[in-house]
Amino acid sequence: MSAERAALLRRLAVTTLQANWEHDHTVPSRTLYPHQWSWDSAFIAVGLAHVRPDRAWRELRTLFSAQWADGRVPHIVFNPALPVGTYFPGPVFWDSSRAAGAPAAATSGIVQPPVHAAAAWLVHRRAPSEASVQALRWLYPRLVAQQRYLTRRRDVGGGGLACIVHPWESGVDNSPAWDGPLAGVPAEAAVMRAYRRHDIAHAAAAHRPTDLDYARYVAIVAAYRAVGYRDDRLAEQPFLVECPLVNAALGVAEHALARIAGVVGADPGPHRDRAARITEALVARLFDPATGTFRPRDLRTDRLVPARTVLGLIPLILPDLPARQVGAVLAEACSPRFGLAARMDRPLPTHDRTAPDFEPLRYWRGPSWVNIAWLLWRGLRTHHRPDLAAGLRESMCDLVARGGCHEYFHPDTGAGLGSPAFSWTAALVLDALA
Ligand code: 2M8
Repeated sequence: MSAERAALLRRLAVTTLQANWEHDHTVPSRTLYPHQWSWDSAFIAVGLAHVRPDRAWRELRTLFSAQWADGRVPHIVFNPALPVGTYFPGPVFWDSSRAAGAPAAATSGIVQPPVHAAAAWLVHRRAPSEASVQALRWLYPRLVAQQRYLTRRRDVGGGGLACIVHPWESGVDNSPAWDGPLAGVPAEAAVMRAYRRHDIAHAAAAHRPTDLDYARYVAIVAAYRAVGYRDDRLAEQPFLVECPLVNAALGVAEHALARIAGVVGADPGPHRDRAARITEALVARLFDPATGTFRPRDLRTDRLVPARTVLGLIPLILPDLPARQVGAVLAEACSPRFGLAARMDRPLPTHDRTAPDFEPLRYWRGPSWVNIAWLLWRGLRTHHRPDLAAGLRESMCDLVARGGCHEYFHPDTGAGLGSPAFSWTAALVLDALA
């Protein structure tokens, strides 16, 4: 990309982040997602570190100020200034204030991939200062509590991995990976007539999850809410899955915490040990030697889900992933399913292009997302594949330079889809350009 094009792109990204800043956090999008989202904030902080490190720390601080007593970091922190009805499901539906250990702020009761420790480390590394050390000191015990929550309360499978109790916890809401585990959740599309979906007022229904998906999302929240979001009887929840993305992020977080511990005067040793155990567990429980792929484990059937989605490539972000699995992930990524190459002819899709249920327009069932490309880009650099990393970076930046800071992109044409001014797209492209 020419220097001039890169400068234009940088300016667009900075303007997008500025426009989405809201007092003490950044909204993912003014229209579709007007509150604070957990993993969005981590990605956003990585981008803000390049232009406004003070805001990067503020972003993380605001999110972790809404952490629950048990250590969970909620996937949404609601902005109390917004009228009821600006997002569904909103604070009334989640009803978090009645749950034990909930914070003063209204939040959801579920989590998202724990990419925050890695983000905090990147922010500090990008802009080290007395303020960043202070910020790390404040965050460190909270990040440790987040890890403790996931590794202790969420290890329903007993194999050393965290499970998710809702597709929203994976961040890739309607991925085909969840079709199997969701099929057993009792719900009818008619349930959604009782609610008004906010998302399809702002985006084409054909690009979003279906009404049946939403009915199931709502049913799962209702089941978890009914037990006050307590985790002592998780096995009774209708959706229980070990996700490769969530668990790879969990392992990377321990690596980042080991580095952060070095800065704040804590012992890095236990973090390194935990990181090694998570990677081992991920390989033991989610890698299928027969197909050479990582796939989510449905704890209700104790089987790996059949769909080969982009989730299977994300374990590459683990620096200690064994060579055999690195090779297998690269083979899958470079296959016609995902088309990774040193010169990519099309953007990275979120689902296997050759699968019959590949949908180029529908949200996480095919379209290309910048956060996923960015994670894989980092993994490729970690595992010394500068050729493939350069190809992916070029494709990612080109997509945004041509289409704008869209939420997601058509995986064939590169056309922008979803929100046109999406924060993590802006933030991560800033990081990729640096
Ligand atoms: C999407 O998820 C929310 C629910 O949490 C939604 O569809 O309303 C996902 O893309 C998720 O990964 C993201 O964090 C969120 C906000 O950008 O939107």
